Amino acid sequence: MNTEELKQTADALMAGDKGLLAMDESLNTCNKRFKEAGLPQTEEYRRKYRQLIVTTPGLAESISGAILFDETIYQSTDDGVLFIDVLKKAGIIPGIKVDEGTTAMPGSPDEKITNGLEGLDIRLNNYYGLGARFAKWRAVMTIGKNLPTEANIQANTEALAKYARLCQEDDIVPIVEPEVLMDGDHTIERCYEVTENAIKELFKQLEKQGVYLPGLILKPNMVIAGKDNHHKNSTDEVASATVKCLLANVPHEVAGVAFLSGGQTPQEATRHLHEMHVKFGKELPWPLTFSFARAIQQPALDIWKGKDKNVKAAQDMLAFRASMDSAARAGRYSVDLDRYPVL
Ligand code: 5MM
Repeated sequence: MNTEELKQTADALMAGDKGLLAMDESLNTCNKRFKEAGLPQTEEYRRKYRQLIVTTPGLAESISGAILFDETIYQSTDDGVLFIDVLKKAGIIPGIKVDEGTTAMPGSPDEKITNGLEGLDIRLNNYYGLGARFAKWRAVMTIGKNLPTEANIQANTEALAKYARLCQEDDIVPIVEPEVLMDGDHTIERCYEVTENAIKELFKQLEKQGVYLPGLILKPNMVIAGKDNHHKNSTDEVASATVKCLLANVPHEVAGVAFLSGGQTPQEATRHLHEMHVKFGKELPWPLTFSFARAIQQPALDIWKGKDKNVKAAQDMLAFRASMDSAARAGRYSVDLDRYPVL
């Protein structure tokens, strides 16, 4: 474990007013998004779409690192340049999703556990050789009647910690993503309670595994009510609950915190991040930024429609959304700024 290299990579990922772009949708998730957008669910369309993303002009002004999926890391542009090289040339650090998805938890089938620890050391070694310098593993926790169970939180956080340790052995910065899902009608208070439990347990497990915190990034959900809860909390309530939960449970040594968007609209996710900086900017002991997938990509995907003639407009939108998130991280976002020119 080269702690100096780990810290350097993690600091570079968290530098400036930038954030991370999650473009690591697995086959199922990417195909699901394509199906919703009426696009063919083929390897070639996934390649074309990821090409659109990595070749977006100006993306590196707002994005420090991009998380790829296994299929994507081997893919190239029409001109035969590997996506990973396109990113590196633009000054964006390539990362890789290394979990192998979720399955129902034995004994508690309404909950999920994440797979992928078997053979992970070999895969990490290979990804480092290909140029990946950070990785991501996502665990999902469901809020419901008597859920999540302690056993589920335990199993998920233990796997996250084992993964993080293996990454660091290979000088790869681990992003640990304990996602408390927005599915359901739970309150913001319930989300706070579950998120706090999950993060607390996660840092216990990370300590047990001897994980080097300055070479680690946390990717949490924001503390927010479930999608089906009719009461909409204010921007201030979400920002305050989220920062309170993180300040109470995330050690100061971690390299940074980068949020998932979790199904919030792009504007909501951006607004919440902005508010956290405006209200708590001076109190934050770690960089606080974004690692969004849908909140950056969805509007661009909607514009693309699988057509070459729409690539430029889609790229402009992608760069625009990323720039809004970067502005939020700097605490200089506003509704007025977030007016995309109608084409
Ligand atoms: C929660 O999902 C992560 C962040 O995305 P959002 O900002 O859209 O919430 C995302 O990185 C996710 O882990 C990847 O898309 C991979 O997901 P799957 O479901 O394919 O493992």
